[in-house]
Amino acid sequence: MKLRMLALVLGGAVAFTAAAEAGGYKEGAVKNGGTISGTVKYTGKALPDKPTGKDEGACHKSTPDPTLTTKDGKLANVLVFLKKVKKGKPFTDAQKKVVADQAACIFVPHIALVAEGGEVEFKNSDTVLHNVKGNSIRNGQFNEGVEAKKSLKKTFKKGHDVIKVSCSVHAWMESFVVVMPHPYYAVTDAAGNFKLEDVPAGKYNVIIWHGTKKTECEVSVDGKGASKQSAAGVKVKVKKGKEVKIEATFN
Ligand SMILES: [Cu+2]
Repeated sequence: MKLRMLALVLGGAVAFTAAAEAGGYKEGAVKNGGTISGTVKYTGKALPDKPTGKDEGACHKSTPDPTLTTKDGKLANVLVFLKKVKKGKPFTDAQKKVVADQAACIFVPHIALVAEGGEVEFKNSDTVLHNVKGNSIRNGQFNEGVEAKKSLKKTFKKGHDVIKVSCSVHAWMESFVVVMPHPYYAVTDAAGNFKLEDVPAGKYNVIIWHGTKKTECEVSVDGKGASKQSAAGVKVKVKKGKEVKIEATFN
C-alpha cells in the first residue's frame, strides 16, 4: 500500500517502486569498482521565465522552470540512481549534512540529496520570510516558517523517499529532498552530466527521473540500443574498473 501511495505522490512515476526494497544497505570498501556516467539532453522547447511579482528587490523578478534548466541542449536537475544496491561504498559526511538554501526566492539546489538518517538545513539567505512545506509518506509532514537569515534543521530517517518541498509564501518556489537508502544517487549538473563512482561490479537498473517529464526519455548505453526507458529503468553491466556511459534524451 505504501508503495502505491508513493507512486501516486510522484505523479504515477514508476521510478520509486523500489521503495519496497528499502533498508539493509551495507557500507564497506569497494575495491576496483566501476563507474556509470552519462549525459542528459533536452530536445524540447525552452520555456520562457515566469514573472514572480512578489517581494521585489529580495526575489528574482522572474524565474526559469527549475526542472527545465538547460544549457546547449543539456538538461540539469535530473535525478539518476541505482534502483537496488545491497552493499557498496559508505555515505560521505557531506551526504549526511546537507544545506538547501532559499536564495533570492529560489531553492538551491533544486534537488537536495541526503543520506538516510541525515539532516537537511533549510537556510534562508534572503531578507524576506520563507517557509518550507513538505508532505512525505515515509518521513512525515512539515510546514514551518524560516525567518530571514535564519535556518531550520530537519532529520530524514527513512530512505527511498522523494519529498516535494515548496514555500507557502512564494508560489513559484518548489524543490525536492531525496532521501537516499544508498549513496549511488546523482543529479545532473548544469552541463547535463552525472557520475556514479565506485560501483561494485555487477548488473544494475539505473533510473533516470525528471521532475516534470518523469521517466519518459530515450536511452542508450555505450552508444547502443536507443530505446524508451522502461519501467525497470536502464539495464547496465558494470565491470571492474570500467566505465559505462548512458545517454538520455528528454523532449
Ligand atoms: Cu519563499
